[in-house]
Amino acid sequence: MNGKFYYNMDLPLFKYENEFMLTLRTCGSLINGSVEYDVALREVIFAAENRVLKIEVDSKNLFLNGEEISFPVTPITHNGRFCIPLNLLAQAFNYNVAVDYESEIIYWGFLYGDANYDGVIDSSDYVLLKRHILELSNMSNKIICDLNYDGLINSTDLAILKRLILNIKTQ
Ligand SMILES: [Ca+2]
Ligand SMILES: [Ca+2]
Repeated sequence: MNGKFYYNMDLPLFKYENEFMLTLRTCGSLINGSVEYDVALREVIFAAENRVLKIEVDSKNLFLNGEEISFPVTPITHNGRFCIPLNLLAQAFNYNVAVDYESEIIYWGFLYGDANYDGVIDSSDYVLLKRHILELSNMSNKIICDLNYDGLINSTDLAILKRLILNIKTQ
């Protein structure tokens, strides 16, 4: 899986009920697929990688490949644009996503532990993370090295990364 780094502060990207919301155009570029709005049926249809997410605009019912799904935050209309939660898109299309709130960077489609963001987890990631923890250098994309999802980057994450690398090598 190739990671994709996503960042654009000029976007109509905003927070609603603790969810980052995306415009439809942004959604299309993230999933690398198509977004269609069926005016007559009042439906938005996202399609990529054999997955189809359908949103009924008026009822906000959600369907993934024809099966109804639920998500805690419903899509909304904001400044005349239909917007959907970032995490709904990630969940529906099976991408890892993390948001660095301080720098307003969205990390999309990455591998957890891939510190140098090259799509592979190996010893160079370990070295980078270790140097970061020892405060010898500072990683810009440290959020993707939070391997136990506790909001901290420390030796626990380094230990998990080490196990990941060893497991990958013995496969
Ligand atoms: Ca890497
Ligand atoms: Ca952690």
